[in-house]
Amino acid sequence: MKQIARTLACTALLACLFAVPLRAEEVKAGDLVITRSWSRATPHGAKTGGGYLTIENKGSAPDRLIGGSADVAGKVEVHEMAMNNGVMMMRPLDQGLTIDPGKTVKLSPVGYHLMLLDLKSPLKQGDKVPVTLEFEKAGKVKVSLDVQGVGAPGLTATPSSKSKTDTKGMSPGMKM
Ligand SMILES: [Cu+2]
Repeated sequence: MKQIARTLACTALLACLFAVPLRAEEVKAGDLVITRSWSRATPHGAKTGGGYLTIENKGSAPDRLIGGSADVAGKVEVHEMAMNNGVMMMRPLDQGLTIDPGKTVKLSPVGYHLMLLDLKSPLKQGDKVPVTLEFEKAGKVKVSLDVQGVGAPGLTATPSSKSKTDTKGMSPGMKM
């Protein structure tokens, strides 16, 4: 009897481990492969949110991410974060973001990112937010952003910076 209980416990544990796989959801569009599309829950009342994903160009010609759209947002822009006189600022990439052949470009909270402007409703943890990306060559590509918790770590974000990053810390460089 004990043996059975132990087996069951093991099975349950395994089931749990496999229930939360690192989902390698891929979206392919021509030569582009898009993975790890995610976002962060937005604080109450926030009008902007981020969109993060990894784009790999398996082709032999460059492509460019020039913009996007989402039902949840009035506008979607491609932004970059950059240090300017010691202050982290962000600005829209007017020319879009080039993905060179053979290269992988990561959009993250600390670098290039999608900016969802004029949010119509908050992004909630667990939501899947459909976003349509627009590439110069690959055209329109639908992805869905997996919304993580408000404090979901960025690549180098420190715990104390998380509340500032979302709206206030990001806004000096932009007019909204
Ligand atoms: Cu931005």
